[in-house]
Amino acid sequence: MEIGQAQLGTRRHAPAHDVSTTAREIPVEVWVPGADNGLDVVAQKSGGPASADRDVQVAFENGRRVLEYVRTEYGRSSFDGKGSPLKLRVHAPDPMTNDPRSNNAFWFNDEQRIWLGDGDGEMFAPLGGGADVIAHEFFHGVIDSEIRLAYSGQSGALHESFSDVLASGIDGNWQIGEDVYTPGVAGDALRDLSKLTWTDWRTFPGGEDEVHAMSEVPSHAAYLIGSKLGAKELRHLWYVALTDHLRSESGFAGARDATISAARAIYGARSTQTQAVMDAWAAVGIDATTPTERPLVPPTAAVAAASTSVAALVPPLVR
Ligand SMILES: [Ca+2]
Ligand SMILES: [Zn+2]
Repeated sequence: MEIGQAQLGTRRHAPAHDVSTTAREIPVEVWVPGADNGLDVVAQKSGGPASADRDVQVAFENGRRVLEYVRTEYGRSSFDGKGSPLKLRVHAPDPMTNDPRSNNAFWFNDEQRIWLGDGDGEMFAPLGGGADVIAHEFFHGVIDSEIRLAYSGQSGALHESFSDVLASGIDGNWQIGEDVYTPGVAGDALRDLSKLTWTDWRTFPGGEDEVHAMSEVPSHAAYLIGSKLGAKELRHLWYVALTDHLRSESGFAGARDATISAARAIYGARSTQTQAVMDAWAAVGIDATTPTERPLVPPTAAVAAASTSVAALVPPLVR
């Protein structure tokens, strides 16, 4: 069944369609590092001329596509729900080494910008070429503006997983990053929500570096639900879970609770859809007996990770 827009985001997004933000297009700005380590400059923006830089053009168009996808799919105005401009930083160097051939992309919450590396040409082509990559980073911004999940352990894995699931509809497949990952290899992807390679999530040490691997667990539960109920229904369910039920300290058990609550609210407690959500979580090892929270990382580490607000697309070699 189709879920009407009116059912989305009932708690925190009462004015789901703010006239001031739907009547005009939300601006996209593409920034690039200035010459000689100078200040960043805007290379292309909405209403202005196209840049001569192909990477800037491509990122700009993908940024527009993400905003339109988010508007039509979720009835949401930009990452903050308030129509703020989408700012992309193309040719972004590795933040630690300053290497311009960075195999990374991330939402930098302090700047409210998405950093997009050029890639080394082997592991990645320029990352702004992936609409689902920009969408993934965009949803980190959505999550930070909604509930600021801590970026470590299970909540960090949920940060990654919800970003992948909510972004996946932009190109209608379960792969993430397939357009820019290993340009010399056909058919592969950075992540694939249909694949679960980790069978025992309890063995994860839970540091920041593991959040992408750990995200397979909730992502695969989502994939199973999408396979049964339809991918669009799954994404809407996840969006309602994120905006109305998930909490900043939620782990996997909390995500199960949040998605079941969303299913009950949308479909009813005794619906086949709600049962499908419970079955999918059970299939990846999360059920009603799963401990609510597990202190996987020291609180100080979690606080430090949250304060940097850098949610990376790939595990950074150096953070
Ligand atoms: Ca994809
Ligand atoms: Zn990410």
